[in-house]
Amino acid sequence: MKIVAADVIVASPDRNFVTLKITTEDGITGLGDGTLNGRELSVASYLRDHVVPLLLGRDAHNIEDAWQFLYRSAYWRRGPVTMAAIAAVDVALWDIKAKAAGMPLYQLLGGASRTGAMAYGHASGRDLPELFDSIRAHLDLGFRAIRVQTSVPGINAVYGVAAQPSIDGKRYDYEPAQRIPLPAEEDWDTRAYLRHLPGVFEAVRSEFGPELPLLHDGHHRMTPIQAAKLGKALEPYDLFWLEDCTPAENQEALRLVRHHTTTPLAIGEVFNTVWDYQTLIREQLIDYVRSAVTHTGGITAMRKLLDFAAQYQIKSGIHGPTDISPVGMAAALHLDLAIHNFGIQEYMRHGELTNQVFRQSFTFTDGYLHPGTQPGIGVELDEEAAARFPYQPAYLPFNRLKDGTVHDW
Ligand code: GCO
Ligand code: MG
Repeated sequence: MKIVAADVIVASPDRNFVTLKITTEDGITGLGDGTLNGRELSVASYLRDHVVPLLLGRDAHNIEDAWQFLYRSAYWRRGPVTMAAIAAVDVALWDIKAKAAGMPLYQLLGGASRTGAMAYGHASGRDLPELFDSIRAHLDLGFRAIRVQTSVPGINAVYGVAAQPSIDGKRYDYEPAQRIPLPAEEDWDTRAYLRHLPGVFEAVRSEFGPELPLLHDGHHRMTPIQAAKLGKALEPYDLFWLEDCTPAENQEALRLVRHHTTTPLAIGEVFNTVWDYQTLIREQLIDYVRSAVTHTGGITAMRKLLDFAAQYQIKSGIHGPTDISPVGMAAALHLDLAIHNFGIQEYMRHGELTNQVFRQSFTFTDGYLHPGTQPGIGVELDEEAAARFPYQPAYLPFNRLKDGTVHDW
């Protein structure tokens, strides 16, 4: 089944997305997501200039060979741009194979291991009343697990907290990338954050009870000892996970955190290969693998990573913000349904314009996501609609401390 065309479509409904569409001589098409927030054009160029010419004429069925060829023939290895480009090809080829087989992708991955993938939603608030309203809105939407992010007294703009929360929770509150020509500077103060957060979770637990699974994203802001301090302080509130508690390029840093706290840890949304996890998984320094299919080389690579994690009783917590396109989200859901060591699936609902461009067959019902039973991954791209939303420069913010030192955002 020869590849006869591969088109890179950059579109910006609600936010920027990079989509690869591969077409075979049989007329079967497959979609892959190559969206990398703030670096979309880099991935688009990597695909157009260096990958598409290599795809034409290849047998679309040979997915493993395509992956190994693209990973090894480039000579330069790993990195978010490269692995997002490889992911786009990989998911598009799995989409094609499943369509050719006339079955949803999860059937090719071993079939369903569960009836649905439990999702978590993002509640946030500038103060407790707003936060409680946001939690209630997400519970009303059916979410059975909630991520909690709040403002911190003395800090002007904090990750994950919308300036204007939509109390009804019916649209995504906080799109991290801002449509501006250069990244915006935000402030930060870790000690103020560490003083404030335990009280927020105490209030949330007393309002919503002990059962509701609660998650929190530290977003790389703490040193290992600060992360240990927070993990320990949050133990009475029984979090489902504390995410990105400290930058983990030095994987051994998590030994110190693990030594001090039993709060479950999730890491990896900024990682892009299994090598980033070697020590974390082998020494069981984390409990959840956070990578997105889109950023980690696709289904082929993500399956290997999650199977490696499964040997150490580590589960999936696949990254699912709005900067993972509906194509990347659908790919995640097929894996979520099939693997044994599923943990939870992040779900930030896309905006209305995005849903005009990407027609999706996945569903969110009573707190669970399901990829649907359409052949393939179950997403179709409306290219005419996509053309109505050209790329717009957009960037994630960055942090500086009060003394001006740049800090992790
Ligand atoms: C999450 C992530 C996001 C990132 C965003 C960057 O847990 O969903 O931390 O909010 O900030 O994906 O593009
Ligand atoms: Mg995160």
